[in-house]
Amino acid sequence: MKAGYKHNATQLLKAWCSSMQAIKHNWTLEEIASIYDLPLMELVFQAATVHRHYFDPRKVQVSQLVSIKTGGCPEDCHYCPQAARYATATKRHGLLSYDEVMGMAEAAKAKGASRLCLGAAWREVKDNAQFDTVVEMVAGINKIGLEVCCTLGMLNENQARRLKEAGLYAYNHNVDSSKEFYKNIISTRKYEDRLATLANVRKAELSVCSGGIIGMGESKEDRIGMLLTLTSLNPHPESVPINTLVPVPGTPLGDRQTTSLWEWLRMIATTRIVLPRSVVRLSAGRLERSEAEQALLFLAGANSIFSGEKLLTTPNPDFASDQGMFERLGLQACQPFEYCHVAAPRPS
Ligand code: SAM
Ligand code: DTB
Ligand code: SF4
Repeated sequence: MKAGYKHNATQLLKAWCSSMQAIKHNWTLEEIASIYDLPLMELVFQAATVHRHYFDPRKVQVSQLVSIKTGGCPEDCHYCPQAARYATATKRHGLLSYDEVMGMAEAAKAKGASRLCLGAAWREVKDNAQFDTVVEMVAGINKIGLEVCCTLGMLNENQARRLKEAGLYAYNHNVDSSKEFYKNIISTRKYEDRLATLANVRKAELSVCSGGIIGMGESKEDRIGMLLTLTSLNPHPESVPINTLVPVPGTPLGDRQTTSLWEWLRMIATTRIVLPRSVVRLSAGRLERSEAEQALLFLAGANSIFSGEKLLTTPNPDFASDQGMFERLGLQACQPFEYCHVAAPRPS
């Protein structure tokens, strides 16, 4: 840690928290680094304080993922078991039917999810019959009273508007890492393409879900750089998933070590402070964490999870174990469309 960081970060936070005009889009790398580098317990305390200013800290938003089209993707994302070019054990399947997905939506609702997130191993959305079916799925899921999110790859403004009109709540498209590190992980599309898709989602007045992955070999500066990109978006993404890499055999990152709890905790707490009104999601990587470890992550400001025995293709804690954890920690799952913020009015 550089001398002076602790002092600067504490002063910065004090001034900022006392004014609580805290939605900043002009963070600098140095400012975010001064927060990231705080002594860990001080960082967690500051993040918990910010969390309580913006959110009811007992509430956690629970989503379930459904992989509606698995594997065979033409992209080269080094982390992804669904890229066709890597020999992984992932079983490919084409687009699920409307009825199959509606059955999964009903089951997720019965188990207590407030949001269903439909993922497709596509590079981009194409205007074809498959997209028409996805639009119907969105309308059907919205009708049964669940929030619907899609993560279908790149899309244009018109496609985003079609999803919005069908009742889509949010669109997930991650920046994944810093602009500088991104090219080490993906060569088949550019960082700017990601940002263009996020702009199209925003233009369609959809809620934006965008975050990234840690544990891919990136530096501390890259993690901070990713947060700089996310904070520069105006408005900030409503939802920010912070995944830890799930190393899948056969992918170029398949033999990387599991990310340490302390790194995830530091990243979650920093995210909470610099994106104070955003829902911060503990995404991939929860299966390896004990309840005590997850309690620390919630304390540091995480307030959303994916629940259910599978993420898209890899294992994840099931609803029953998460429900038990919530009871033991005194947490409550948000209802669909429930607004869990406090103190600040809902932005128009
Ligand atoms: N094909 C679409 C796309 O790339 O936008 C949607 C699905 S893609 C699997 C969604 C996100 O999942 C990726 O951007 C990445 O952040 C995350 N992800 C994929 N594989 C992962 C892994 N092995 N570990 C952690 N996160 C992963
Ligand atoms: C996100 O940030 N993480 C989720 C969701 N958004 C789409 C996906 C995690 C995928 C982990 C690897 C897998 O299960 O295939
Ligand atoms: Fe394809 Fe998405 Fe996987 Fe990249 S992350 S290989 S685009 S499914």
